[in-house]
Parts: sequence; C-alpha cells; structure tokens
Amino acid sequence: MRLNKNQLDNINKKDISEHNRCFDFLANTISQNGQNVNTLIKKLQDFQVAIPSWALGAGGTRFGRFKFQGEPSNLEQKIEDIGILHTLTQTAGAISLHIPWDVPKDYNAIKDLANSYDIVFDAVNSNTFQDQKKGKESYKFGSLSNTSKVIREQAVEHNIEVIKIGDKLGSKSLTVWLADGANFPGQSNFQTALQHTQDSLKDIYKTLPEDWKLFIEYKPYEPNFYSTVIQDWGTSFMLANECGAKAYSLVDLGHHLPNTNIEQIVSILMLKGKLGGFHFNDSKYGDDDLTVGSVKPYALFLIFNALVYGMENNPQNPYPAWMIDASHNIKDPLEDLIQSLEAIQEAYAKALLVDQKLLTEAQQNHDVVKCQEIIQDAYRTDVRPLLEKARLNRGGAVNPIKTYRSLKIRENLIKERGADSVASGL
Ligand code: RM4
Ligand code: MN
Ligand code: MN
Repeated sequence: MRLNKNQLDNINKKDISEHNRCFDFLANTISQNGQNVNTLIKKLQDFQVAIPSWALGAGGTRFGRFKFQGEPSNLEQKIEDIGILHTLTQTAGAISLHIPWDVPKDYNAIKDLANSYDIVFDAVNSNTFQDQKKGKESYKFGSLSNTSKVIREQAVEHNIEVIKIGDKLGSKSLTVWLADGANFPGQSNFQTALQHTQDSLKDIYKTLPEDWKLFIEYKPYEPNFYSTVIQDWGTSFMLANECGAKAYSLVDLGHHLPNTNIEQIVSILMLKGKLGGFHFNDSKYGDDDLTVGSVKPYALFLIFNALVYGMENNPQNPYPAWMIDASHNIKDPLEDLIQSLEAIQEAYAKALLVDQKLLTEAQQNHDVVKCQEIIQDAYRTDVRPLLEKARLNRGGAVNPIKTYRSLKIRENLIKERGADSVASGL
C-alpha cells in the first residue's frame, strides 16, 4: 500500500484553518521572545529518526505474544510500512536493519524500494543474543565475552558479516548490543569477560570501512539478571575509547536503572565527543520499550535539552544516529510509532525553545529559580502547531493518527496481507 499526495491533501484541507489559527498565535509568541520561527521549523523538518525493522510487528514478552493483524511478513513489506509512516509524519526517513532477522535477498531491489519512499539505511544491528540456525556454536553462555575462543570467533565473524551487508545498502554504522553476562554470582570472572569483550570488539573494529562508526550499547540487566558485561555508560565509553576514534557509546533510554540522570550522561558523552547513537522509548520499571513520551515526557524534554546543547556546542561530537527502539505489545505498531515520532519531535521543539543565553546568565548568577523558570517556560509551551507546520512543509499530514485512521490503513494492510501474517523479530 502506497499513500498518495491527494489522499493526504483531502484530509489536511479539513484541518488547515484550525492549524493556521493555532500556528499564527504560537509563531507570534515565539517571535516576540526573539526566536526565528522558520529556523525552528527547518530544524524540525531535518530531524529524521530511524525505524528498526523489528518494530513493525507485534512485540512479545517472555509470557507470550499477541499477534497484530496485517503485520509485514518480509523486508519489502516492512519498508512499505515505514514508507507509510514517513509519508504521514515526514520524520521516519530511515530504517535500521537487524541481522539475521532481515537479510535482503536482492540488494538493488531493496535499495530501490527504500529510495522510492525517500528512506535511507541507518545503522545495522548484529544479533548474538540468540542462537542462529546456521550457527555451529551456542551463545547460551555468552558471545563476544565467551570463555571459548571458537564461540568468540563465531560472534566476531557474525558482526563482520553484518558490516558487509550494511555496506551493500549504504549503512555507515554497526550497533552492537551485547546480552552477555551472568545469571548467578560466581558464574563468570568479571575481568576475563570484559577482556574478551574488549578483544572481540577490537577485532570487529579493525574491519570497519573507513567512513563507518561502531556504536556500543549498554544495559544494566536482562536477559542476565546478576551481571551484564557492558552494564553502563562508563563501560561502553571505556570500550569505545580502547577501540578507537570511530567507536562510540550508544544511549538507549530504557537501559538505565530507575531515576538515573540520563541527561547528565548525554551531556558528558557529548562533551567527550563519544555519543554516537541514541535509542528512544519510554519505561516505568526497566527496558519496558513503551511509546516514547508516554510515561516521562518531562525527563525526555530534559534529555533533549542536553542533546540540543551538545549539538550546538560540541563540534567534537558527531551528529547522533537516532532510532526508535520500542516494542508494541498491545497497540497497532504503526499507530504506536506515529505517537513516538510525535513525542520525539515535541520534546525536540520544546528543547529548541529554551533560551540558552538567558539560562547561562541565570546559572552564572546562581539564580536557581530563574533557571527553573526558563526551562519550564519552554516545556509548558504547546509546540504542536510547529510540528504540524514542519510536516505540512514537507508534504505530510497535519494530524498523522487521524489521517491513518480515516484512510483505514490497517484495514487495507489486513486485506492485502491477511490476518495471520507475522513479522520476524522478538
Ligand atoms: C535490546 C537493545 C537493542 C535491540 C534489541 C532488540 O534491548 O535495546 O538495541 O537491538 O533489544
Ligand atoms: Mn536499543
Ligand atoms: Mn532495549
């Protein structure tokens, strides 16, 4: 299913006068505060987030999985789904492949298809947290950190294979998320496990093409419940430094223990030029993979405030690779992703509204109350008309969820693909 401009225009027509009324009011306020509205809108238009190829079907938990009808059952259909998302939101201009769940059969055909939707290939993700059909060795007791050299070599080879696949598609980065760790005290030697991981990562790093980056993700627990080899940003930062200039840390919002100050982590990594990638989701307890902004929207805004500051003040840090890393257990995956994309843009727009000059002044004067007023003033602004304008300028929908429902997109996908189609992934 491919949406066309007329379908969107017909629905946008009904919402345009209300959009104009709200936009004019907001644009006036922003201009009066001394900011350039067009610059803000341009930044929102340029902000594109990758959709992972595993997020388009229903996600499961260890207790089971409730399927969602009309799921994409191959890579072509997944790209088609991202095409729909991107047409509506104009914010999902990239796909992040998970290997081996989504290995292309015909590379040129897949590239052409993605290109026809204006979608590029972002970071490729390796998978050594499950045993693979073709794999001789098991990752039950770890992959890059395993005590067995043969198993470590198999895991390194897999990562090198993933780089080769990504290279054929135009990807420029590899994300490594390592599930390795221990379930019980005494099960593994912390030092040996870290040393093996370091050596394996270096072996992978050596094969990176010149213009590629390596992103090292961290996570405190799960699937292992006693210890994880790359448990926190410090470990990831240390490993990235040992690998070299093309290796970076990747922050996944769900990979922190409750109450961790993620905005501070983001700030420090950017100061050190080592924040390479970023995974969006939301959570209440752990790696819950909930819709972005659904539980802690203020925390998301504070994190964006740190990201915006870093993007403006830290030329030593590359532009981060953004990706949504969420799972959709009960919602329509496409509606869930639309809500996440909206929440990301909203937090970004609010962070852009923070008057950085005034904030620095207030910080220097130790005016704590003023500091809070400045950031909360930005947070309390309803920026949705700015998002609408950014989408409209690029040919998207004023209201993506409403448009998705009026066009009966899920119903059409079910007609095309059937009720029983299942997407690969978790
Ligand atoms: C992990 C991690 C990775 C993702 C897998 C599916 O928790 O967030 O980024 O590839 O889940
Ligand atoms: Mn992640
Ligand atoms: Mn995760």
